Amino acid sequence: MAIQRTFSIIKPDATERNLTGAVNAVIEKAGLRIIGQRRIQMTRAQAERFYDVHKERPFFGELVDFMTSGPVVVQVLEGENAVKAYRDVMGATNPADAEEGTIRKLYAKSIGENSVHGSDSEENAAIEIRQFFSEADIAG
Ligand code: YYY
Ligand code: MG
Repeated sequence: MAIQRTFSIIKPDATERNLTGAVNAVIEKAGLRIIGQRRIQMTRAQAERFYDVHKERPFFGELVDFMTSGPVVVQVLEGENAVKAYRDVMGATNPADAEEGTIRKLYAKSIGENSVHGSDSEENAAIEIRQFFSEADIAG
Protein backbone atom coordinates (compact mmCIF):
# COMPACT_ATOMS: atom_id res chain seq x y z
CA MET A 1 0.00 0.00 0.00
CA ALA A 2 1.23 3.44 -0.91
CA ILE A 3 1.67 6.49 1.28
CA GLN A 4 -1.71 8.21 1.51
CA ARG A 5 -3.18 11.37 2.98
CA THR A 6 -6.35 11.57 5.01
CA PHE A 7 -8.32 14.41 6.59
CA SER A 8 -9.00 14.60 10.33
CA ILE A 9 -10.99 16.88 12.61
CA ILE A 10 -10.54 17.03 16.38
CA LYS A 11 -14.12 17.95 17.32
CA PRO A 12 -15.40 20.53 19.86
CA ASP A 13 -16.00 17.99 22.66
CA ALA A 14 -12.27 17.17 22.57
CA THR A 15 -10.90 20.71 22.19
CA GLU A 16 -13.18 21.79 25.07
CA ARG A 17 -11.54 19.18 27.37
CA ASN A 18 -8.02 20.18 26.20
CA LEU A 19 -7.47 16.82 24.49
CA THR A 20 -5.75 18.01 21.30
CA GLY A 21 -2.35 16.79 22.48
CA ALA A 22 -3.75 13.51 23.80
CA VAL A 23 -5.48 12.78 20.49
CA ASN A 24 -2.34 13.74 18.56
CA ALA A 25 -0.29 11.36 20.70
CA VAL A 26 -2.56 8.46 19.66
CA ILE A 27 -2.36 9.56 16.00
CA GLU A 28 1.44 9.73 16.06
CA LYS A 29 1.78 6.45 17.98
CA ALA A 30 -0.25 4.83 15.17
CA GLY A 31 2.49 5.86 12.73
CA LEU A 32 0.56 8.72 11.12
CA ARG A 33 2.34 12.02 10.54
CA ILE A 34 0.48 15.31 11.12
CA ILE A 35 1.55 17.25 8.01
CA GLY A 36 -1.01 20.07 8.28
CA GLN A 37 -2.90 21.43 11.28
CA ARG A 38 -5.03 24.49 12.02
CA ARG A 39 -7.41 25.43 14.85
CA ILE A 40 -10.56 27.12 13.56
CA GLN A 41 -14.10 28.02 14.50
CA MET A 42 -16.27 26.42 11.82
CA THR A 43 -19.09 28.48 10.39
CA ARG A 44 -22.50 26.90 9.85
CA ALA A 45 -21.92 27.15 6.09
CA GLN A 46 -18.63 25.25 6.41
CA ALA A 47 -20.16 22.55 8.62
CA GLU A 48 -23.22 22.15 6.37
CA ARG A 49 -21.02 21.83 3.30
CA PHE A 50 -18.66 19.41 5.03
CA TYR A 51 -21.49 17.10 6.15
CA ASP A 52 -23.66 17.61 3.03
CA VAL A 53 -23.81 13.83 2.49
CA HIS A 54 -25.79 13.57 5.77
CA LYS A 55 -28.21 16.44 5.11
CA GLU A 56 -31.31 14.21 4.94
CA ARG A 57 -30.42 12.32 8.14
CA PRO A 58 -32.39 13.07 11.34
CA PHE A 59 -29.22 14.03 13.24
CA PHE A 60 -28.01 16.61 10.66
CA GLY A 61 -29.17 19.71 12.58
CA GLU A 62 -27.63 18.52 15.84
CA LEU A 63 -24.44 17.58 14.03
CA VAL A 64 -24.06 21.08 12.55
CA ASP A 65 -24.92 22.67 15.93
CA PHE A 66 -22.26 20.54 17.60
CA MET A 67 -19.54 21.11 15.00
CA THR A 68 -20.01 24.88 15.32
CA SER A 69 -20.31 24.87 19.14
CA GLY A 70 -16.60 25.49 19.71
CA PRO A 71 -13.19 25.37 18.06
CA VAL A 72 -12.05 22.37 16.04
CA VAL A 73 -8.59 21.33 14.88
CA VAL A 74 -8.48 20.40 11.19
CA GLN A 75 -5.59 18.17 10.16
CA VAL A 76 -3.95 16.46 7.22
CA LEU A 77 -2.46 13.09 8.17
CA GLU A 78 0.00 11.13 6.06
CA GLY A 79 1.17 7.54 6.26
CA GLU A 80 1.00 4.02 4.94
CA ASN A 81 -2.66 3.27 4.04
CA ALA A 82 -3.59 6.42 6.01
CA VAL A 83 -7.35 6.43 5.33
CA LYS A 84 -7.90 2.97 6.84
CA ALA A 85 -5.12 3.35 9.42
CA TYR A 86 -6.82 6.44 10.84
CA ARG A 87 -10.33 4.90 10.73
CA ASP A 88 -8.88 1.95 12.69
CA VAL A 89 -7.29 4.11 15.38
CA MET A 90 -10.40 6.37 15.61
CA GLY A 91 -12.66 3.44 16.48
CA ALA A 92 -16.37 2.94 15.77
CA THR A 93 -18.71 5.95 15.36
CA ASN A 94 -20.49 4.97 18.59
CA PRO A 95 -17.89 4.86 21.40
CA ALA A 96 -19.88 2.04 23.02
CA ASP A 97 -18.84 -0.12 20.05
CA ALA A 98 -15.25 1.13 19.79
CA GLU A 99 -12.24 -1.10 20.43
CA GLU A 100 -9.99 -0.59 23.47
CA GLY A 101 -7.21 1.92 22.83
CA THR A 102 -9.01 3.76 20.03
CA ILE A 103 -9.50 7.52 20.22
CA ARG A 104 -13.30 7.22 20.48
CA LYS A 105 -13.11 4.50 23.16
CA LEU A 106 -10.65 6.63 25.14
CA TYR A 107 -12.28 10.05 24.75
CA ALA A 108 -15.67 10.19 22.97
CA LYS A 109 -18.67 11.21 25.06
CA SER A 110 -21.45 9.80 22.82
CA ILE A 111 -22.25 8.83 19.23
CA GLY A 112 -22.80 12.52 18.44
CA GLU A 113 -19.94 14.00 20.47
CA ASN A 114 -17.37 11.49 19.32
CA SER A 115 -14.14 13.53 19.40
CA VAL A 116 -12.81 12.97 15.88
CA HIS A 117 -13.64 12.82 12.18
CA GLY A 118 -11.67 10.83 9.63
CA SER A 119 -12.24 10.52 5.88
CA ASP A 120 -13.90 7.29 4.72
CA SER A 121 -12.13 7.01 1.33
CA GLU A 122 -9.09 8.37 -0.49
CA GLU A 123 -11.40 10.28 -2.86
CA ASN A 124 -13.29 11.95 0.01
CA ALA A 125 -9.99 12.65 1.79
CA ALA A 126 -8.83 14.72 -1.20
CA ILE A 127 -12.14 16.64 -1.31
CA GLU A 128 -12.12 17.30 2.45
CA ILE A 129 -8.46 18.37 2.54
CA ARG A 130 -9.15 20.81 -0.30
CA GLN A 131 -12.06 22.34 1.68
CA PHE A 132 -9.77 23.40 4.53
CA PHE A 133 -6.15 23.47 3.30
CA SER A 134 -4.10 24.92 0.53
CA GLU A 135 -0.98 22.99 -0.49
CA ALA A 136 1.17 25.80 0.96
CA ASP A 137 -0.11 24.95 4.47
CA ILE A 138 0.87 21.26 4.19
CA ALA A 139 4.42 19.99 4.59
CA GLY A 140 5.02 16.25 4.39
O1 YYY B 1 -17.61 8.55 9.72
P1 YYY B 1 -18.13 8.62 11.14
O2 YYY B 1 -17.86 9.94 11.81
O3 YYY B 1 -17.66 7.45 11.98
O4 YYY B 1 -19.73 8.45 11.08
P2 YYY B 1 -20.79 8.93 9.97
O5 YYY B 1 -21.79 7.82 9.82
O6 YYY B 1 -20.12 9.43 8.74
O7 YYY B 1 -21.55 10.14 10.70
C1 YYY B 1 -20.95 11.41 10.78
C2 YYY B 1 -21.18 11.97 12.17
O8 YYY B 1 -22.58 12.15 12.38
C3 YYY B 1 -20.73 11.06 13.32
O9 YYY B 1 -19.36 11.15 13.59
C4 YYY B 1 -21.59 11.57 14.45
C5 YYY B 1 -22.87 11.95 13.76
N1 YYY B 1 -23.89 10.87 13.90
C6 YYY B 1 -24.87 11.00 14.88
O10 YYY B 1 -24.89 12.01 15.60
N2 YYY B 1 -25.81 10.01 15.04
C7 YYY B 1 -25.79 8.91 14.25
N3 YYY B 1 -26.71 7.96 14.42
C8 YYY B 1 -24.80 8.76 13.25
C9 YYY B 1 -23.86 9.77 13.10
MG1 MG C 1 -18.18 9.52 8.02
